[in-house]
Amino acid sequence: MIETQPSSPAAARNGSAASAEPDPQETLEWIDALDAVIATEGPARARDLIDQLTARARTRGVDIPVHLTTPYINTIPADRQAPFPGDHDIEERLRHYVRWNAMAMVVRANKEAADLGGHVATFSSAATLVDVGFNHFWHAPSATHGGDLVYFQGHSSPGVYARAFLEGRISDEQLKYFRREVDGKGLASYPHSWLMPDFWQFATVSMGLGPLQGVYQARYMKYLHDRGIVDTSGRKVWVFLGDGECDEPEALAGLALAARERLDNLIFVVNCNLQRLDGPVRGNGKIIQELEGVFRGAGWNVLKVVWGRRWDPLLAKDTTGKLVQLMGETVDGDYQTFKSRDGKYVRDNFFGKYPETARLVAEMSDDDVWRLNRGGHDPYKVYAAYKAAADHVGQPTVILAKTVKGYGLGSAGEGMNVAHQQKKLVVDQLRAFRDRFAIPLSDAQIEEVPFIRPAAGSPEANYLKERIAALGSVPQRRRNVEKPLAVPELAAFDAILQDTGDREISTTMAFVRGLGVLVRDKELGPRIVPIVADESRTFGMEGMFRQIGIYSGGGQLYRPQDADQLMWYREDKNGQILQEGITEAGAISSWVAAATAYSTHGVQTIPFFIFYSMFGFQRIGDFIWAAGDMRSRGFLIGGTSGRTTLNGEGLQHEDGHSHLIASTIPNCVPYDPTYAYEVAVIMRDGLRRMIANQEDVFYYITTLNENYHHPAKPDGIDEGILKGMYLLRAADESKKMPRVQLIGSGAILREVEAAADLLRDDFGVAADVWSATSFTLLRRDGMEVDRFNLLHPEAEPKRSYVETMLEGRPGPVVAASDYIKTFVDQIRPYVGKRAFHALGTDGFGRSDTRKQLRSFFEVDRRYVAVAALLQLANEGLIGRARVAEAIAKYELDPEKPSPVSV
Ligand SMILES: Cc1ncc(C[n+]2csc(CCOP(=O)(O)OP(=O)(O)O)c2C)c(N)n1
Ligand SMILES: [Mg+2]
Repeated sequence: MIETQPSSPAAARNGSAASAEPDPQETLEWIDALDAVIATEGPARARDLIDQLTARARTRGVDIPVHLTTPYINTIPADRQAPFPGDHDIEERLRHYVRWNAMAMVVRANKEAADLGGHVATFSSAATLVDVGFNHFWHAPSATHGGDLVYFQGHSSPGVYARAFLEGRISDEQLKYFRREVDGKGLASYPHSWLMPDFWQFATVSMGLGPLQGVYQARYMKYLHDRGIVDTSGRKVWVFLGDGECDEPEALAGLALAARERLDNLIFVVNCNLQRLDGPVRGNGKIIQELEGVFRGAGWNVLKVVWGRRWDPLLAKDTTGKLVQLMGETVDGDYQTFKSRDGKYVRDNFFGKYPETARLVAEMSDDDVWRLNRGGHDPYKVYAAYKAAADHVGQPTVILAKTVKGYGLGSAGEGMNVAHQQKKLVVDQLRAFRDRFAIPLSDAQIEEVPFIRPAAGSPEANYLKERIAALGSVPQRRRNVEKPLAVPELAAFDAILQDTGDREISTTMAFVRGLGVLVRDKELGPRIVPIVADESRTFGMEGMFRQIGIYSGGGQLYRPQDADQLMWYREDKNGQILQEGITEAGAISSWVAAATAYSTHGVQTIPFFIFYSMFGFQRIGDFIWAAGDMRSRGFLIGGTSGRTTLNGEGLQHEDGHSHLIASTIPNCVPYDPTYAYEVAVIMRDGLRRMIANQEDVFYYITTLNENYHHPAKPDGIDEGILKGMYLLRAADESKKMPRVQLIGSGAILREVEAAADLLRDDFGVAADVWSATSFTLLRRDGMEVDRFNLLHPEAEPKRSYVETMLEGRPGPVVAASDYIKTFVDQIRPYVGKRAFHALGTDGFGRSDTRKQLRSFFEVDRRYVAVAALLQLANEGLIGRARVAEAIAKYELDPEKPSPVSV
């Protein structure tokens, strides 16, 4: 049984708050005995005895609960704190400047009618937590340090800008244009590398993504180190997250991995201001205690920073334990309310609960009671915790820091439920803020809400300089590789460029062979990072287990079951594959770490994450969106794709829309190839763009599990493959026949080719057949052309790539794919005045044979042929009776229910 700590010592002793002490005398004797052991033989012996008693009790059937929580006080007692090495007063003044500027930039962005949004209350609570990191812990990359990595709470961005402003890295002008991103002058609302590539490394504002990415980043740093790619020793990953954010499943999803992998390079700082957007995080409970249990249970080192130093004398005087008891039994809803009131309220409603605690503050004024600070606002306590975390070996550390949301905002939101949304302060509130933080501004100046810096040469300015000299600044600076790696020529992929002869293979197999080529490449090979979420065997990659090994920080401590086989399951400290287990979210986090290593570590690594395409963009689309923001460079491989091509798995597995989600990400380059040589050309060009040219794009390639014959790569089609469309088979023009244009992608292209044969043999219709490797790229091209033509009405109109391809090849268009019709519809506007018929797999998937499914979704060769005939009939080129004839001949059931309705 696992329980969190009962709130009172009495309850702790009894195991329940409700039951009364049955025999106080007996209890006392046991406690006295324990005290005596501690006094005479020391705490170690006491622990040993208790351990033995507990084990004994359990073997005798006593259900002893496991406590994962400790009393509601700081983990590090005052007498064991590392001393604060900074100049407290100067740091405090600098912090006040930062606070003011962070507030001012939001207030100014929302003055007049702009209403641009922004948050004041979050950074107000996080200021000290961030400041101590900047002043004492976070190294910028330099000759002597590889640089620490910091994931900030996204909506605390004003504070990070404000610090950069003091350091001189951001101008007045930029602060003035907070959230004015369009003309490139201003500062991004949140951390977005896409918008501010020289400032932000990690996109964190979609809650939960930062913490999970941080975990996998820390693990990736161990991987880079163990594989000898980068020396990452001494570098830390710091992840800031909100207490409300911890409700996002992703936020806590990586805890077990972090502990299992002993990621002592990872530090989480949870800003426990007890509030989220609407109200309290755990009004009826205590978020710090809850998180303590969760993190400790997962195997983390937990450091609670609950109380500031002004509580130390009170805790020292708390000989009865009543204060700690009261701290433990007070719920967060009340703690929040206290901070929205005043000292008298706290005295009456907190300390006043017991005579013992009331007496502790009897000599203090209400102001002094009010000044009793929370741990997260006390640089001494924060420093001590950070130092302990940074020095901790063998485990990741979480710091649970108690803070006040809207700290210093007073009537403008301090501790109030509405604090999160506050972005407009009136003059009185600005004045109160100024007074509270001793900001050197007069009443007259204040109305302008100016940005302020310490004067050059002042002690504050000098101190800041000194800190920057010690640690460098800008831990979030992105780097770039100096010398790009060499990319192999297309010929290197010869194995998948040739005719497969009698062998039938899938594009997944072709991809795996291509990957094999890369892994063996002298220069690129060691930088290839294959990533799987427990699906290697699904994609035929198990041969790589032995060949390049599965990364394991701890090596392989067991004899694998298949050790005597050729493709045994080899785990190795130098292993190359990241086998993440069943977590697409974890795997994509590793992928992002690898895909941005050029920026965070100054080395290029090339990740290939292969997954069930249905469990990619749909399931972890938000991560992939953030990956685009962060300018990731790598390959996502959507295996077993196509609603009718992955046939046996059924509704939840069969993907008919991942390409549409992929199409929404501007720097995602998506392809739906059919033939092995197309895969080769696309892979090689992806490497050229991302590695050789260092373009900030990433590739999504869907691969299939259907085996068929692949021809050799024809000449002269490479550009077409890459642009999204090329002529696969020209129509027979020797005889005068009605003509159609048939376009297909993925496995359905083969149905389209077969349809061309049916049309010719059964109906005397000639067809040009096009392989559309990317309907999405064709659409993007078309949209750019439309846009140019819109804005340049007097220029020679440009033509889309689709239009230029179809030129001279007459006839209506039928386009078909294994995705919903919207996918092929993307090119509808670009076929000129021709008729266009879209075929696709709209509706829920289901399990059956491919033949049955393609008939059910109406994308097989017969439907392609009938659609072509219909369009010819519409144009008056053949009679309608011919279409009806085809329907009868091919046994299509006109009354069959629509696939979207069944
Ligand atoms: C996935 C996601 N959902 C919702 C939001 C909107 N949002 C921004 S801040 C916030 C509240 C955050 O509370 P907490 O994590 O406790 O941070 P605090 O501001 O209190 O430090 C919400 C709901 C978001 N950014 N991301
Ligand atoms: Mg919060």
